[in-house]
Amino acid sequence: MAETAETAENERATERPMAGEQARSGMVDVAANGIAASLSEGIVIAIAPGFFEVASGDEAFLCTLRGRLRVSRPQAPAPGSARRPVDAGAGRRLHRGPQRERPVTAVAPAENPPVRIAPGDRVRFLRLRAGEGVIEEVLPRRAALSRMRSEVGTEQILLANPDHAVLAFAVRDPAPHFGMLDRYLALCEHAGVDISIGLNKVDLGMPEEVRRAADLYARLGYTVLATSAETGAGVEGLRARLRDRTSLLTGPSGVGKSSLMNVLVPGAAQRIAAISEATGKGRHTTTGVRLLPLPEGGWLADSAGIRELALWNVPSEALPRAFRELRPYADQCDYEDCEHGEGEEGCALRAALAAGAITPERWASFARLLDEARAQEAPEWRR
Ligand SMILES: Nc1nc2c(ncn2[C@@H]2O[C@H](COP(=O)(O)OP(=O)(O)OP(=O)(O)O)[C@@H](O)[C@H]2O)c(=O)[nH]1
Ligand SMILES: [Mg+2]
Ligand SMILES: [Zn+2]
Repeated sequence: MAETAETAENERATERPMAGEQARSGMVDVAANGIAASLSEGIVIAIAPGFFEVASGDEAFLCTLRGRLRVSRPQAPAPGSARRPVDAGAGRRLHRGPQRERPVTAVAPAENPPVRIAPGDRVRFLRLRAGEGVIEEVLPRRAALSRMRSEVGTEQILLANPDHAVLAFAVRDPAPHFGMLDRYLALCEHAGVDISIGLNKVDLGMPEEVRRAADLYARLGYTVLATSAETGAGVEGLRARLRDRTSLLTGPSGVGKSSLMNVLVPGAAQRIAAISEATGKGRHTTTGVRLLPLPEGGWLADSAGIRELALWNVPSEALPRAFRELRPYADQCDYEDCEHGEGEEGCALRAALAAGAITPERWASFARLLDEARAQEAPEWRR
């Protein structure tokens, strides 16, 4: 009897570190469900209602989601929660000294966080029959590129775990909208994602105002690539930027994203059709984003043309840093709650504008995003 008790005690003692080990390694004890199997790791490449296409090695699996999913992903903070509330009665606060960028700290996961898997998420899944599986766990998400669905005010994650974004525009047909480019740039800068600016359809000739704008963005330190999906010009330069990374190819409709995708990924159109067929509800895919494997290594996600890009969860405070030429002046205003408005006393950003550090066009983009962010942050009754 005593021996049994001791053994049981030992088992409990060894159980705890074991459980800890499992939690750290992310392994799920599926033996508890009567299925003794280890899990495979993969990347979510396409999503349809109720189904997830997961790539693992050279294989693809059509997966459903385990009812009670384990999530080891830290939850992203709610929009605006990173922003300190401005106490209207407290008066203006002077900066006491140079401010450093605060590190982004992971927020502890909530008790039962809702799981919304996005393309690019890493998952662990249980293999069932050939080509089918069940997702058991979502791995921590490093970063995400999101927009706000302006119609409904909810987040659309364009790509999870992105390394790089190609912001695609056409030199003409349709003419580039650089205010829109500035939005994409701010989004990617805030997410800490490497950026390439693609100017497609160069076979149609480069209008002078587009060349001037391209020079401006190159001076800001961005890689600007002139490409043609039609002639293949500049495509190798783009390919070199994509190698071994997970990239989002995004931009307005009609600029040639799908055409570029077809040049970069042999058989892209057929692969996309195959994925749609596999998920069975191709026409009803919710995200429109699909990842395709690049022959030289890495993943490329083509997003459907976005007509309106509203930023998601980029607080107004973070916006000066999302504009490269304003970054040296961020947090330099005399007052901590400076609104960077016209005639604002001691505004370092306005001073930078007056000194020509930022062009009026880029400033206009900044001011517009600032207004939008503030409108989102305002309490309900003030909107
Ligand atoms: N002249 C020229 N035409 C191009 C080029 N790339 C694409 N096109 C044409 O532009 C049109 C739009 O191309 P898509 O590849 O469908 O554009 P997209 O960006 O995927 O558009 P959405 O899917 O609506 O977002 C098509 O008629 C293409 O043939 C190019 O490099 N040069
Ligand atoms: Mg397309
Ligand atoms: Zn200011």
